[in-house]
Amino acid sequence: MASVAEERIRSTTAEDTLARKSQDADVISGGHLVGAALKNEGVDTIFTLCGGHIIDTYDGCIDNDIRIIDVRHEQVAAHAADGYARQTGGLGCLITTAGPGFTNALTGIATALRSESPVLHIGGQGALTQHKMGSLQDLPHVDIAAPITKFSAGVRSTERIADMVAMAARECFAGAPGPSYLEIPRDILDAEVAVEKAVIPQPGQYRASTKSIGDPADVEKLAQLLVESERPAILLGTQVWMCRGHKEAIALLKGLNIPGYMNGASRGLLPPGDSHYFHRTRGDAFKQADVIVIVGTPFDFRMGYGRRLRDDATVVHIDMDYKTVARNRDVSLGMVGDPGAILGAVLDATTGLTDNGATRRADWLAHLRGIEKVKTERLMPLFLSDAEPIHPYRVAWELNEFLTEKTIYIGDGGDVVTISAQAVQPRAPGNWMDPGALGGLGVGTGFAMASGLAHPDKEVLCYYGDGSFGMTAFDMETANRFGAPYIAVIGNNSAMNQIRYGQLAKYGEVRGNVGNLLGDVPFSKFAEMLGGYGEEVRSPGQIQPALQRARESVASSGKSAVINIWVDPQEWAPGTKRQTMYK
Ligand SMILES: Cc1ncc(C[n+]2csc(CCOP(=O)(O)OP(=O)(O)O)c2C)c(N)n1
Ligand SMILES: [Mg+2]
Repeated sequence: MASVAEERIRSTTAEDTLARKSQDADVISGGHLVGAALKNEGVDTIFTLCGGHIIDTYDGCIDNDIRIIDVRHEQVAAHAADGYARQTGGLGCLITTAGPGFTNALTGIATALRSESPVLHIGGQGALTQHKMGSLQDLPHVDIAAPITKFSAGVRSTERIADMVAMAARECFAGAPGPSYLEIPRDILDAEVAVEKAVIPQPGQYRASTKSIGDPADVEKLAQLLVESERPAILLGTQVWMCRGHKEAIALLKGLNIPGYMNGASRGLLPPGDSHYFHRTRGDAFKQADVIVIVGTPFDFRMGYGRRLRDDATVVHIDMDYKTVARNRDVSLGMVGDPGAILGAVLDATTGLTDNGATRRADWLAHLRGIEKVKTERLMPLFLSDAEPIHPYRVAWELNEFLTEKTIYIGDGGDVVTISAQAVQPRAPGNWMDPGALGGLGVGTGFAMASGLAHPDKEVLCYYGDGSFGMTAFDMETANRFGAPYIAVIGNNSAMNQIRYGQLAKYGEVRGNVGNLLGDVPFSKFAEMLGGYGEEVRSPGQIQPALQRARESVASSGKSAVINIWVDPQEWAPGTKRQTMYK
């Protein structure tokens, strides 16, 4: 019997459409040029929401064995394409229709920009023959996308479609990765052209390696700095994971005996408990180290714009993008290239030395390890709090206990997620996903479905705030429909609580509680509505058993589960209380 998906494919090749489609092998359609070019880019999945302007791309994807994941809101398509790029290390792709389909996706594109994720957004447009005539859903997409993409352009002829897809995709990987936008007008996409006239760049023949080590003299310089250093520290940022440079990074930490700190997508490169994994002493290391190497993360607000590093430390900044190096803070040495390639070359430059300083640094690592212990002990009473309503720190602790090496952890929320970062320590590379520097709520559902689709063998857990869950939750149905169910945990305080804190502090009770309170929603019913398991949790002892029941149910039913945990709305993360994100 034909599956629902097969029936759907059949219905799209109904006779009238077939009659219009040329059967001539010397002729190719715009939609097939899109499909062929995406396939050449290694794209095996697109995220989309249909519209009359883009249907020909589906025909091309079907014939190129590209999976079509159709979502319920284009924002989710963009977050999912971003998530798929992060999880696969390749290009993420979404296809949206003109006008509102495009504008709905913009938050996801902006997220990919600030997170440096390679995402190709292909969008529809009215026919070129109706240019500026007021066609349905017409907007100046290319102009709107320009400031938040690395490349934004329109295709003007069918013959150039594949060429421009390849061009836009290549731009996603130029320097630090990021998003590109490509608009294809309806008549350009709908047309068929002679295959011999179509420009189709051939795989393997239109790309250069991105594995540059920059100036070899600087590699030597950094090797020498590290070998001579008494108290070095290395921060491995998002780019290290995005360029899959983790093996080289870890080898350097181990080879030279240097404490490693991880942030963004690089959280999880080393598991907790590893001798070179450090978590709670980043600030101490930055204040005490003699050499600090910042790899693949900008000096933005998350780094206090570089001000949190000791003034007289030797600071080295490595980035894939020339303009990011030393922006906001002077450095002793700047290096541009592929983080993995650079760190690998630095380690190579130290091999053969009789003394690379590793043993000398044992005391430094022991010193930091001691502070880590004290800091963890200080947090334990909060992590193990028996308070009711449940303390959000307790939820974070239980989530961390629940993680396995195969669990991808996604954070999508305000304060509850900020708190979780103190307890949750992913066990393997790629197991941490957050919205990145744009800080957008609503990323979770797209990230979760993308993670499940990219890694069917892994478990996916998304921890949401109740405000965030409400933004994109309906696409949990999409995740279920395409066999990528996940565990949704909600830290429910019936508020946009992170914002509420600052407002209460500034305006007091009356005006502080305006514009940030939400209703009490029993979200477990949402999972049940979609055929999955749901549970409401009000006491701390029930968190772990509920999580286990969710795990079992997702594995056996193939449907997402929701554990709705009611947390104390009067508790906040220290960072929220200090309002560090605005400083
Ligand atoms: C799309 C978007 N809108 C608004 C904000 C501003 N904002 C930051 S945290 C927050 C509250 C989030 O509430 P919730 O998800 O319930 O988490 P909580 O802070 O309550 O734990 C808001 C509205 C944002 N970051 N992103
Ligand atoms: Mg909330």
